[in-house]
Amino acid sequence: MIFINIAIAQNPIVTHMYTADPTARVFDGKLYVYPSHDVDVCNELQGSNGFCMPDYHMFSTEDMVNWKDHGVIMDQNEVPWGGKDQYGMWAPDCIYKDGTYYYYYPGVPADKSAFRRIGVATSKSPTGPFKQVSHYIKGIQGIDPGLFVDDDGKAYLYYGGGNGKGALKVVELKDNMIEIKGKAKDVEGIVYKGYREASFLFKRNDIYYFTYARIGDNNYQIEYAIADNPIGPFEYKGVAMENIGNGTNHHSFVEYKSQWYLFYHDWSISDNNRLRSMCVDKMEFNEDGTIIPVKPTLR
Ligand code: FUB
Repeated sequence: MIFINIAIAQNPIVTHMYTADPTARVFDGKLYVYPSHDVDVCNELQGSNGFCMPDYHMFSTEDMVNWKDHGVIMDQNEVPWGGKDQYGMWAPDCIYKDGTYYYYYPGVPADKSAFRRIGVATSKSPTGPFKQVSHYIKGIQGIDPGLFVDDDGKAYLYYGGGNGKGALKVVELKDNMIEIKGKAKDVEGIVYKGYREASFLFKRNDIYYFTYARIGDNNYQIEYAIADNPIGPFEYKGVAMENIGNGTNHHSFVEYKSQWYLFYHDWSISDNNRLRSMCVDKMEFNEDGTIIPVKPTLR
């Protein structure tokens, strides 16, 4: 167990290892971050697109200053349906429903049926241990799972095509959280030209914000679109975070102790956009609910 001390806006927030794609969640008054983990020890089997990602850590804080590393919560070789040692554990998410924490992650399937499939592991605690569901979610394939459970208890899974290809998708989940209900549909209303990755939906004051990463006019940025329901169609609203250069970005939004935050990653301490570090900045909304674009506080 490692404890890290930072002051808010001193990014990146973790420096003893590389972390990317941070999904922040609040469970029982504590803020948890579920990132992916970049390593630089790839061998000839190294992960796709130059990413080497063998396992997941998770982190928690109660004050946005002191961060606790809970250690490895899942290793690629634990995935029952996964190809072994492929360094393919890309961006994860974790969500709570009816007494269980569900951890969603993309992995490389041993059956070679897709670039990535999305797996699920469950726990009675946000810190694990997580027990693997024996199969990937049937009927879908892709990366970057983002979960949302609405006030009526309905759960939705958002995900992307992988490699920046294809559309972003949304599908409702059955109550068991490991099967889809009906067919996945394209997320409508966002700008797809230059879309790269990430799929994160949050709700504030009855507005549903769908957010994603795209290479736009001003390089790599986080954009968003809004709707009055979780499946859209959405209305494109523009930039939520200004560009951070051309690499990747993957983010999440969360309200903690009455302050909204944007989590994202950059690679300022490695100077290698395959060795990334998670960051966080405070954010605000305009009165009409639109997001005041965040200027990242990079080092
Ligand atoms: O971390 C691996 C991939 O890079 C993620 O799945 C994408 O969102 C991008 O950050």
